[in-house]
Amino acid sequence: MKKLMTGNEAFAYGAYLGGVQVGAAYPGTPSSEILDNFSRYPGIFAEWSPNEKVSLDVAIGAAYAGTRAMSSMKHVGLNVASDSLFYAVYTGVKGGLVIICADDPEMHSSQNEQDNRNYAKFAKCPMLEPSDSEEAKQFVGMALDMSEEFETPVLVRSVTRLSHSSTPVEVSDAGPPPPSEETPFYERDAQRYVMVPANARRRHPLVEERLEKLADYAETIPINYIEPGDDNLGIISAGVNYHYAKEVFPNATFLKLGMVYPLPEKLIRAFADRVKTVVIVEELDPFLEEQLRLMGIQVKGKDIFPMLGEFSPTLVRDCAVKAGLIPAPEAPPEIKVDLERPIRPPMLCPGCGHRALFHVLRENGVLVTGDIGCYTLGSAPPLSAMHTTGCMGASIGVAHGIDKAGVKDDVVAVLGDSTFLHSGIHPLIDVLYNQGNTTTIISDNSATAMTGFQEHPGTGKTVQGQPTTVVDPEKLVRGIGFEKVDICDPYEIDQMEKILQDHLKSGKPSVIISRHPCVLHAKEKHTPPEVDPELCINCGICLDVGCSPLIQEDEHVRIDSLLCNGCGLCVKVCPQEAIIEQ
Ligand SMILES: Cc1ncc(C[n+]2csc(CCOP(=O)(O)OP(=O)(O)O)c2C)c(N)n1
Repeated sequence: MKKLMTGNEAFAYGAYLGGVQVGAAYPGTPSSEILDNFSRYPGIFAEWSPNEKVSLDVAIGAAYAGTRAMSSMKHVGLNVASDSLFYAVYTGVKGGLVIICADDPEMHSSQNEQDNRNYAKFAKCPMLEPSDSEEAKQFVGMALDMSEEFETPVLVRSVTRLSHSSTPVEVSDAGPPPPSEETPFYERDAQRYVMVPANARRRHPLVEERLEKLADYAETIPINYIEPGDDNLGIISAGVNYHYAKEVFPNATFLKLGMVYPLPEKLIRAFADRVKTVVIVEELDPFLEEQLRLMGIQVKGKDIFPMLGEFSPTLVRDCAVKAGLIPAPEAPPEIKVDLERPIRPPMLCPGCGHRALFHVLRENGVLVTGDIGCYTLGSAPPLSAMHTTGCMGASIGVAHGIDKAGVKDDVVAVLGDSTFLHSGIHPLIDVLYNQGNTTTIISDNSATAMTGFQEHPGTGKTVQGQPTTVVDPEKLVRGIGFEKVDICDPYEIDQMEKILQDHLKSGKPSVIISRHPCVLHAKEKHTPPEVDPELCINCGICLDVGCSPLIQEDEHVRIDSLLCNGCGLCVKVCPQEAIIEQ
């Protein structure tokens, strides 16, 4: 029976069928639904870890004990987890370990466009790349087998288009193989698992030998194959790009690579000998192209296709026409559609606590080093109250650095509660230890809102919705040694402003927990206020909080009661008292 599944659903299904017993992840678009879906299968353990490195260490521990394990993350998550990836390649694993990382060409929701195939080469770890949901399911199973056969972690790469598109998957009632009767057993073997230099030196040659064996294996694995066609044109492709290329070059001979590292050199040479021209269709970096060039094979690739952004059949076709690989298609009849769509930039939701906080920060003219989450929208006009954002957890260190550089502005670091638990604790320790006086604001909405309300250690629930210990940020920062800690609802604007000024003037390192539940999560809605047209002078001050229900009309401001959540921020900022609570 076939069922439509997204790539992420299929990854989870493949992990379940493949006998994964321990799955760990930190959310991040486009990967989050892998663990969400996996957690719903029976008889497995799944966890949201505080960050990707922890998730990979958990999976490595399980795999050391001979249990099949999975860790999943978005592409930048692998930067966080990379230290663990590198040691795990050296120690190797006993139970199958699959690491699914999802890249985001086009940066639909990411801060950069890195091509994680480079991690396979960098860490000397095999990588598979499925092109649709059926392959997503199958490749996870193959990765687990390969992991056990070669005693190595195996990377499986996804991209947004695969993770979030639905294609048919063969499903059956058969579940995973029954779990082994034996109790998982960690074999004490310090030479293998303790990576002190003397042991690591002994492991490195094994890693190189393993890579050579994997390259031989790549010659035989059925997911690397030639599809015969017109040998005048030979296309090499992998992942979703393969489908775009098939659409554009239906008659060409293809080399479809399911394993993108290490490469099957003999198969590639045989392919190159057979076809007249080799063209590589690959998004982002010339990863395959560079390796083929090193083999001395003449190829076309990035001279035809761009290094930036996401591919599509249209893009591949346009580039191929420009390069003279295919004739220009007959121009389709021009369809005139007057589609003047209004631009709708992302903005904070009506009633969002982050908005009230950024209003206060802007009014107080502070320099804000920011972080990644919904609150990054505090950087957008009209709030324009966040001045740096790099990666998760960067806000505090950057604020501390600006402070130590001698900048005289008041500097405040702002990060969300999930981000704080992900990577905000160490930089806070740094501020204390190195006698900084940075004020850090944890904008706590009790949710990982940006990526879809995944639970985290501060929410009191596990991925499966079970109640668990709540990690309290206040106790945590006091435990580190912060003495100046305050908690305030940002909608109490006057109080928040007083606390902020008190912290800034104190000259001490400090933490403010700005706490207001996420409006979408808490599903809170109050009666919208109304504008008194007699009192409104259309000064536009309320519009400066950047709340979408507030609309400026000719005479006065109007509130769209369908959009308004009744939070009352506009009531508080109106100098004319023209916005009346109902
Ligand atoms: C290393 C890394 N992992 C995951 C993500 C995806 N991501 C971006 S922000 C975020 C957490 C947002 O939660 P929080 O800090 O609580 O802010 P909120 O969105 O709730 O305002 C996540 C998981 C990322 N950008 N980088």
